Amino acid sequence: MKPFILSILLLVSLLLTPVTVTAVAASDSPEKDHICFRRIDTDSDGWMSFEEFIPFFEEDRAKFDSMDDDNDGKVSHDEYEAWLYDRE
Ligand SMILES: [Ca+2]
Ligand SMILES: [Ca+2]
Repeated sequence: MKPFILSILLLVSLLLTPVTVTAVAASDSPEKDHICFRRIDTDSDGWMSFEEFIPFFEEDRAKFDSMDDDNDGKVSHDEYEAWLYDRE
C-alpha cells in the first residue's frame, strides 16, 4: 500500500509543479526590465559606464544619455533608479 501512496503523492506534486512555476514567473514579470545596477556595474566602481551599459541595453546612446541626468558621461545608481521610475 505504501508505495502506491508514494506514487500518488509524486504524481500530485508533478501535476502541481508547473502551476507553481507559472505563478512565480507571472509575479516576477513586472520586474523583468529592472536589471540590478550591481550586475551592470561590472567593475564595481559604483558607476555605469557606456561600455558597461551596452551588453544590457545595446549601443543606444540616447537611452544612456537619458539616464545620465547630470551629463558627466557615467550613470550613478541614483540616476539609474530615477530613470527606472521615470519610465513607469
Ligand atoms: Ca562601472
Ligand atoms: Ca551622471
